[in-house]
Amino acid sequence: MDVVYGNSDYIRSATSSSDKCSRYKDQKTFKKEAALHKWAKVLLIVLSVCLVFALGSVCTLAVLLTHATHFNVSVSDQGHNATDYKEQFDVLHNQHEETLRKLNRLNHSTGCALCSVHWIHFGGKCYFFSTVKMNWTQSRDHCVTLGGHLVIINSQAEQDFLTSKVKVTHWIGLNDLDTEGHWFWVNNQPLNDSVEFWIKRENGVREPDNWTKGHPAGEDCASLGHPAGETDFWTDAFCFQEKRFVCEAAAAV
Ligand SMILES: [Ca+2]
Ligand SMILES: [Ca+2]
Repeated sequence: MDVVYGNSDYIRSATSSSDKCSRYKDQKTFKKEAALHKWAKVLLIVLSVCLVFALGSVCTLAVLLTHATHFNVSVSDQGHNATDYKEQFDVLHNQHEETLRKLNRLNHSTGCALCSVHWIHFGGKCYFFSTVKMNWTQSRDHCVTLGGHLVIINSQAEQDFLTSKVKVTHWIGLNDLDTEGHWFWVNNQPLNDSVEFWIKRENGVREPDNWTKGHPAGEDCASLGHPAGETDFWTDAFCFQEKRFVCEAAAAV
C-alpha cells in the first residue's frame, strides 16, 4: 500500500533532516575548533620551553664572557708582573756582577785577601778550620752563621787540600740521617759515588760501617779522618760526638 505524505508531513520531515544536518555540521566544527585549540596549547608550551632555554643560554654566555674577560685581564697583569720582575732581576744581577768585578780589581790593586780573616783561599773557595769542637748539627749551623756551610768535597784536589791542612778528625757536610746508607751533602745533593774518599782498610774493614756498639741508631755523620789518626779519608761517626769541623764559602771572585 502506497504511503502518501501530506504537505505538512513532508515539511516536518524536511525540517528534521535540515536540523540533523545542522547539528552534524556544528559538531564537526566544534571538534575542529577543539583540535585546533589543543594544538595551539601544545605549540604555546613548546614555544615557552624554547624561550626558557634561549634565555638560559644567553645568561650562560654572558657569564662565560665575563669570566673570559677577567681571565684575560688577570693573565695580562701576571705577564706584566713577570716582565717587571725579570727586568728588576736583570738590573740587580748586573749590579752584583759589576760590584764583584770592582771588588776583584780592588783586591788585586791593594793586595787584599779574597777570603775573610781566618779563612784560607783555595780553588776559588774559602775554607775555615775550626779550633773548637762541636757536634755535627752544631757545626753545620755554626758554618751557616759564619756565612758558609760545612765543607762539600767535589774533587781529589779539594780532598788533598783539606787533608794537607788537618791533623785530627773534622766534621764534613755529609750525612745519612734521613735514610741509612743514602748519603747527602748539606746542599741536599746526593754523594757522587765517583768522588768519595771513604776509608778502605787492607784488612777489608771499610767505612761507612754504621757502627752501632752502645748506640743502636748507628753512625750517620761523616768526618774527615778517624779519631785514631787517619786523616786522609772519610769515616762515619756518631753525630753527637764533638769534633772540629771545616766550613766552606764562596771567595770574593
Ligand atoms: Ca749511617
Ligand atoms: Ca764508622
